[in-house]
Amino acid sequence: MTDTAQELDLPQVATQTTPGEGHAYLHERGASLEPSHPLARGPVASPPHSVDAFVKEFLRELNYGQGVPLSRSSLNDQYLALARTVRGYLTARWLETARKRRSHTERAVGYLSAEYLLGRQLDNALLATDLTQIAEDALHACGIELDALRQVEVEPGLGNGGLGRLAACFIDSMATMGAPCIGYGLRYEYGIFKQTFVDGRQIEIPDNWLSMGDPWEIAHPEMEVPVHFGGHTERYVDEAGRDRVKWIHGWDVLGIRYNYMVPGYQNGVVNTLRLWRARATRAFDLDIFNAGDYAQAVRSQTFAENISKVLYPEDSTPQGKELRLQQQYFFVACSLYDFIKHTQPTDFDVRDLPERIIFQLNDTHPVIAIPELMRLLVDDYGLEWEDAWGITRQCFAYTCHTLLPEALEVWPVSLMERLLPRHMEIIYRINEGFLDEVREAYPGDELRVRRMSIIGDHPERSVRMAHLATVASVKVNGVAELHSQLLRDKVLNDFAELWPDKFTNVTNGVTPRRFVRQANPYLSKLITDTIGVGWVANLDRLEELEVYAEDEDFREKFRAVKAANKERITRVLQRRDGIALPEGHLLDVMVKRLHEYKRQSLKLLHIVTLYDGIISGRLDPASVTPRTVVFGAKAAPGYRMAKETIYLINSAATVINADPRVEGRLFMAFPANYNVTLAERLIPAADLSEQISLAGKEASGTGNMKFALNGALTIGTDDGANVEIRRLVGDDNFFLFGMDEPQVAELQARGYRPADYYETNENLRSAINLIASGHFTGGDRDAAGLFVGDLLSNDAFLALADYQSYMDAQARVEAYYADQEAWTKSAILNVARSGYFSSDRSMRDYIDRIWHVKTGV
Ligand code: 26W
Repeated sequence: MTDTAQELDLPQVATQTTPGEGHAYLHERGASLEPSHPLARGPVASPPHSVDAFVKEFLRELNYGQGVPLSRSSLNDQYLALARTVRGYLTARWLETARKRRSHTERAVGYLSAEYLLGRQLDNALLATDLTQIAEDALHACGIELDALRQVEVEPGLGNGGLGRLAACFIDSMATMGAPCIGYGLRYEYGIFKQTFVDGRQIEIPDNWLSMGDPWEIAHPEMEVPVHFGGHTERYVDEAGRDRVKWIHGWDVLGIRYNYMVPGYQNGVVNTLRLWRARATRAFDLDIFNAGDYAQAVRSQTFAENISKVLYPEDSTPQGKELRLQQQYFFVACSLYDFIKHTQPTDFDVRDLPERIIFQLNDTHPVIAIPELMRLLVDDYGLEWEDAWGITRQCFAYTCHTLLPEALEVWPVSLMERLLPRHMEIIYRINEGFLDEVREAYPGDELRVRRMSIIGDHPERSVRMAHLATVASVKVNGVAELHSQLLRDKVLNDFAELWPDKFTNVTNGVTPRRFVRQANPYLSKLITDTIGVGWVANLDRLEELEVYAEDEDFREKFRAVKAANKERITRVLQRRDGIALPEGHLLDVMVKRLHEYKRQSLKLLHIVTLYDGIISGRLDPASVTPRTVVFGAKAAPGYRMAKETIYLINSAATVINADPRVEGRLFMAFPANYNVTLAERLIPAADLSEQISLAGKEASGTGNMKFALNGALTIGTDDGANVEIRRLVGDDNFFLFGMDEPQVAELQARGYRPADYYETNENLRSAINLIASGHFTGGDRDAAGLFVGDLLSNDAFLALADYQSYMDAQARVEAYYADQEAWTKSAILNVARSGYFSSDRSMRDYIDRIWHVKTGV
């Protein structure tokens, strides 16, 4: 049959019926998509939650959206149609949320973040709309398995790690609490690179995540925001006789708006995430085109569009790259403009800005928003400097996510002057006023003035973005108690002395929707069967599980959940990586970015020590607890030591897994390309969570929280949020080891000599010698040279100093694991006592102590 109408699945236009039952596919939606429609003004009439209605919508999307009949559709067609169907169910709520927000003048949060590590969207949207079962049944009626479509989705990896994933958890929580929030960021065309291994070494592949189309985004190419760069400034006197400054731009780009819906958990609220894509202006290419150079016009188009091309894969050492500063300015300029011009009424008075918005700065990446707001207020809106500064100082709050000195962003003054000349002038003027304040508070203390200055002199004149953020913000927060204390006492000590009330802590959290309810359906069912369903949006209720730690029957069910999750990850790793996990092992998991401070090296030394003990006959394999260690980690492409560590872990895995002397009691797995999707499968299966950073270096960690909430026990140092996890779950249910932060500081002050530990610790020496001998690297001693050489001569993160303590803690793990009843009790108590680590609680803290916005809207 050639008539296309005959190919459609909708009965009113086609004679062909769909597989499954005979549904009446009527063409009506429960809610108008037009916000002016009367339906949209009252309570939203949701589309009927029925399998029939869902089938109808799905087939409509497939037929008219994808332009294919079911019988000819690919999995990708089906996934896209499903995603659009679910999105359709969110749209009326989204428009309604926006309408309500427009109708009042309550203050909102503008979350400014260069990264959002969202993970897959489909399951989350199904859960939020409570459509999972309906979708499953509807697809089934069409002869499709929901699970098969789930696997088609490519996760948007628009972040590096903790900071980006935190932003995604926060916007989820704000929607669930009904907090007015708009997330602003960048729509990178390429997200975090895809990792593969070739001969054990990391290879980076571009993440072309948009290649199959993204059904979750809504583009608005017609709503262009102009962004300017370069040029110079000119002084002039305006009609009122006032001295003003004009920025004569060098070149422009346009910001194109992409909206994403952020659904609250079954509460009818849908917030917005707005990401920006760069596009060339027409004038930009016309000039060149008129000059007769078509090829150059195309090149310059590419130049402009490069701004949102790729996420920088560095997660701790900022590369002072010009394009990165362009990205930062581009997205905050778009966001401020958008907020003022597009979300506020046309008669809006910018003096009211502090009543309408608080911009949260997710680390220093968006800090250029501060001089940008000053520029808008002074140059564009004509406010006096002091008035503008008074407004600006109420509109920002700053979260710091690091303690590594090298991770604190600075931008060379020379670069700023070239790219953003007006902003550089504004920063100088902010600094002048600020340093006057410092001098007034500390007369004669020029050393302090120099330390606190927003402009630093070494090694070149640069803008210290953390200082600028601190000066302009209402509040400055760290992300765990210890981190906030170290910020106050060390990194930003001078500022904390000047403004003690400015500093606060908000301990990080994770969304229980994604990381428990979705990721761990078996545990979720057990919890819901035991204490009811309310815990998903009120995680404190997990404490009701505490008594069940003593209940033998519950413990057995809890173990069955863990076992089922282990079976599931076994299937996933088999399919995804061709890895065959052994059965019945303790599952020991270390997943996070590869960085020396996180000490994957220490984990490797532990495994190599066990292996070395076995092959040298010092350790009876039968006495070793059967253990599988799973690593997941990406290294920044330019970070040599991190890449060497990956290579060594892979090399050790190959040798150890194949050595019959181990008698199958040790197994190592390093699935490539650890991402949110893999985390959701791996974390629920883990018995042991590795959180072994050098004390004082990990700001918080959020993986640590996800593991505890899923019933893994932590082996960890007194660092980041581990401190709070241990305090809450109790010492008996946490394996603490290593130096604490003051001990680290003391050892470093005394002078740390890693060789001392090597010389005095026989097992350590033997393990390092085995690595150095080339045993794992095919006899190639050089291949391990960088790693071993650095450990023995430098070891900046004191792995050797904590080695013995770590080995002892691992021995305690083995002994405890042998008593499955005791272990299960501890695991249950970890779940029951970790409700505090919900990002809903983090949001509550931000709202009460920093933002002061209303919820429930
Ligand atoms: C390239 C410059 C740069 C510097 C620092 C990029 C990104 C960063 C981030 C601050 C790194 C980061 O992701 N920090 C992590 O933030 C998490 C959320 O607060 C914490 O849980 C982690 O401890 C912290 O390392």
